[in-house]
Amino acid sequence: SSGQSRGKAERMFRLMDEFLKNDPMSLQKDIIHHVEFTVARSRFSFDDFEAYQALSHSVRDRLIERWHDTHQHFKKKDPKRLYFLSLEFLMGRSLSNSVINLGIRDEYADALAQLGFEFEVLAEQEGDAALGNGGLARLSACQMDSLATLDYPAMGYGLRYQYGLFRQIIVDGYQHEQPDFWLNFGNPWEIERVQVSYSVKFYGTVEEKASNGVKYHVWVPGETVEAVAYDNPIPGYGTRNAINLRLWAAKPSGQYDLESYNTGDYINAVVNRQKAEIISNVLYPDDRSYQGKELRLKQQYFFVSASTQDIIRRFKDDHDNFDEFPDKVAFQINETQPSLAIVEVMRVLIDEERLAWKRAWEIVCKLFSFTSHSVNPEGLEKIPVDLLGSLLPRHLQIIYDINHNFMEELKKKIGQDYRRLDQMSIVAEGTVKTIRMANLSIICSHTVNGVSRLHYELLKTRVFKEFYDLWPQKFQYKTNGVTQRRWIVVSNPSLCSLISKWLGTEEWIRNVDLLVGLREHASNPVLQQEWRMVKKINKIRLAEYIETLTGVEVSLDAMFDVQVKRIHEYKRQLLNILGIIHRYYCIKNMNESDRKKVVPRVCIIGGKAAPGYEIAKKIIKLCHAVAEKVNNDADVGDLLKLIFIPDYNVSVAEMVIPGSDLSQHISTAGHEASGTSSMKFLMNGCLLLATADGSTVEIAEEVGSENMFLFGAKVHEVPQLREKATSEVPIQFVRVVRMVRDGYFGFKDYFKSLCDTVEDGKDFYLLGSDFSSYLEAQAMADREFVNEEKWTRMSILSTAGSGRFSSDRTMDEYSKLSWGIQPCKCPF
Ligand code: Z16
Repeated sequence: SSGQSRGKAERMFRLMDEFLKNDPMSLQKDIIHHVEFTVARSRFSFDDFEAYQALSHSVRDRLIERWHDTHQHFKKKDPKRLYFLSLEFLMGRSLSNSVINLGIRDEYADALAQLGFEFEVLAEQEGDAALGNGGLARLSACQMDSLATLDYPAMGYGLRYQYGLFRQIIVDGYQHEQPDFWLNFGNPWEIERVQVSYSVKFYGTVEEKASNGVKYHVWVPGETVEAVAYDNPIPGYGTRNAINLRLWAAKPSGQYDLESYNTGDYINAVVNRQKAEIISNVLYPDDRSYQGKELRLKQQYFFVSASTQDIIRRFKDDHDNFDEFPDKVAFQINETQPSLAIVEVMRVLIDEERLAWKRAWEIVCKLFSFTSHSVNPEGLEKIPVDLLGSLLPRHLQIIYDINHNFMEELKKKIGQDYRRLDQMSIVAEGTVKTIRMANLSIICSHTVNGVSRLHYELLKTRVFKEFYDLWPQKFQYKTNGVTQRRWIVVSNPSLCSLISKWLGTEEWIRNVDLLVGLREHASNPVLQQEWRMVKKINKIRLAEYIETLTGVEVSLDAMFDVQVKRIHEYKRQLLNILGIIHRYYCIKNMNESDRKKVVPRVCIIGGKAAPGYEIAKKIIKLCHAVAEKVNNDADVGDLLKLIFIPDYNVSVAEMVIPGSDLSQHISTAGHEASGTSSMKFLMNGCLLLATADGSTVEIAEEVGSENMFLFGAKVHEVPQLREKATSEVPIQFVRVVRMVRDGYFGFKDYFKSLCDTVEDGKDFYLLGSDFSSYLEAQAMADREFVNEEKWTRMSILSTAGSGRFSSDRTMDEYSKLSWGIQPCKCPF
C-alpha cells in the first residue's frame, strides 16, 4: 500500500507540473493573468510596480505548490521537527531570492524581457520586510534559508508586526524615525490563514479545583485575543522543499462582551474589541535594552502561546502519548524573548493535559535548546514579578514551582552557599522583584548555545559562570553563519558567475566548502583581472547610489571603506569618525609631495540608532558634521570623502557590501557576541579591519591573520586597561577629541556629552587606548591597497576562506548537536 500511495503522490507531482510550467511563454501568460485578475489592471496599461505585483503573484503560485508538497511529505514521514521561535525575522526582499532558490530566475528574466520589462528593475520595486532590528533578526532569516535548503523538517514562528523597524530619515544631520507601514501595498509573500487561529488568554485569576482527590488549576482569563496565522513560504535552493515561517497577527476574539452590547453602547463595544490588534502592531526598536513594558510582554506571550497550541495540535493529530513529544518536537529559543514557551508547555501539560508534574517536567527538560546572543549581564531580560503576575498569573505560579524545585536540588549539591543560590535563582529579590528569563531558559533547556567560540568562553567564565560550573555539559557553541544564497548569489551576481566559472561548478551554492578551491587561483593574473572587474562593477553601482542619495561624487579609484551596523557605543563608530578626523587633519597639514602619496578613501558609515539612545544619535550627527566639512574642503578633494548612508537595511546592505573594499568590525574586545556582517563582507571579497572580538577570531583562523588588518586590545587585556587610572592616550587622540569639543565641526554644546564619554578615565570602550593601534592598522590597509596584486590576492583568499561562515554549517551543527533532527527531502 505504501507503493500505491507513492504512485499516487508521483501522479500528483506530475499533475502539478501541468499546472505551473516554467517555459518563458507560460511564465508570460501567468504574469499577464495576474496583471488582469489579481492586480486588476488592463494588460495594455500597467506600470513597473504593478508588473512587480503580478510577477510576485506568479512566483507565489510556484512557492505555494512546493510548500504544499513539502507539507504533505512531512506529514506522511512524520519526522522529528524543529520549531524555531524568534520575536524577530529580518527577511528583506523576497522576489529575487525566491526565483533564484526555485531555480527559474533566468526563465523569468527572459519572459519579462519579451514583455518589455527588466527583471532587476521590477525587483527594486519591492519594499523590505523589516520585522527585526539587526544581527539577531537577520540571523534568523539566514537560518531559515539554510534549513529549507538542507531539507530539514523545520518551521519558524514569530510575530506579524504591522509596522516593522522604523525608517531612518536624516534632517540637518539628525536622525528622525518614521513608521514603516510595510503592508500598505499588499504583501504577496504571505498566505493569510483565517481558519488557523487560536485564542490567547491574558490576566484573570487562577482557581484551584480537585477531581477524584487530585488537585488541579484552572486559569480564568480576564481578556482573550485571537491569533491568526500568516504563512510565509521559505524555498530551499536546489531542492523541492519549501518550509513555513508562520507569523501571528492579533485580532479581536470571537467572544463578545455581551454586557456592553446590551447596555446599548454598541459603537464603544466595537471600538474596544479592535484594541486587541495593538499586540501585533509594532516592533520594539531597541535592540538590547530591556524596558519592562507590558505590551512587550504581551507580544512575547501572544506569539509563544499561539505557537505552542499549534505545535501541540499538530502533535496530537498523529500521537496520543506525550512521552513521545520529545521524539517528535524540538524547540529552539532565540534569545530569551520566547522563553515563556517553556512555562507555557509546562502549563498545558499539567493543567490541560493533566499530566503529573514530575512527568511533565521530564518531558519539558528534553525539548528546549536556548541560544544566547548577549555578552552583557546587565542587558539580560528581567520581568517585574508584579507585571508577570497580573498578565499571566498561572505562569508566575509555575515559575515559582520550577524555581523552588531547582533551589532544593541545588542546595543538596552546593549546600547553603547563599550568594550562589541567590545568583542562580530565577526570582531576583530587590526593590523590584523580578524574574530572570536567562536563568529560566538555562535551567529548563538541555543545551545553552553561544554564537561564537569567544562568546562561549565569555558565557562560561562571566555571564553564566555559576551555571557552567553546575552543568558544564549543557554549554556549547555554534558559530554563526550567513547564507551564501542571499549574500553572494542574490546580491552579487557578477561574483557568483565568476566563482562558478573558476570552480567549474555551481555546487558551492549548496556546498560552500568548495569555495576553498579558489585558493589555488588566488595569484592567477587572469582571475585577478576578472576579480577586479567584478569589484569595479559593484563599486560603480554603489557610487551611483551614493550620488543620487547625497549628491556627493566619489572616485572609483578610492578605497571604499565601510562600517554598516546598528549604532552602538561598543561598536565604536565614534572610533571610526575620530580616525577620519585624524586623516583629515593630516591631509590638511601635509606638503605637496606627501599629499601625492595619500591613498584616496571613501569612508562610508550607515546604521540606525535606537530612538531613545541619545549618544548613538549624537554619533550620527557628528558623522554628518564632519562629512559637511571634509566633503566641501577643496584642499582635500578626492583624497577623503565621508558618506553617511541613511536608512540602512537588508536591501541597502545587498548593494553596499559587494561594493566595498574594506570593512570595519571594531567593537571593544569582549562586547560583540559574534557579528555577522563581517561574514557577508568576507564572502564578497572585502578585507576586514577588525578587533579580535566575536567571530573575527575564527575568521582570522580561516583566512589567516596576514590577510586581515587586526588591531586593538585583546579580551583579557580589557579589564586591566579599564582599571588604569590614566591610560596612555596618544596625542593624536587628544587632539581629535579636542577639535570636536572646541567646535571645529560646529554644534559645540551638542557634542559635549559625546566627548565626555571618551574622556580619560571615563573611556569605558577604550577608544583612547586602542587609537594608535587602530591608526596603524589603517595605515597598513593603505599600504596594501596600492599593491593591486597583493590586495586582489587577499580579496580572493577572503572569499575562499569564508566557507565555514555559512549558516548551512551552523544549521547542520544545531541539528546534530542540539535538535536531533534529520533531513526529510521532498521528492522532485
Ligand atoms: C542582537 O542583534 C544581538 C544581540 C542581542 O543581545 C540583541 C540583538 Cl537585537 C546580536 C549580537 O550583537 C551580534 O554580535 C550577533 O552576531 C547577533 O546578535 C547574532 O547572533
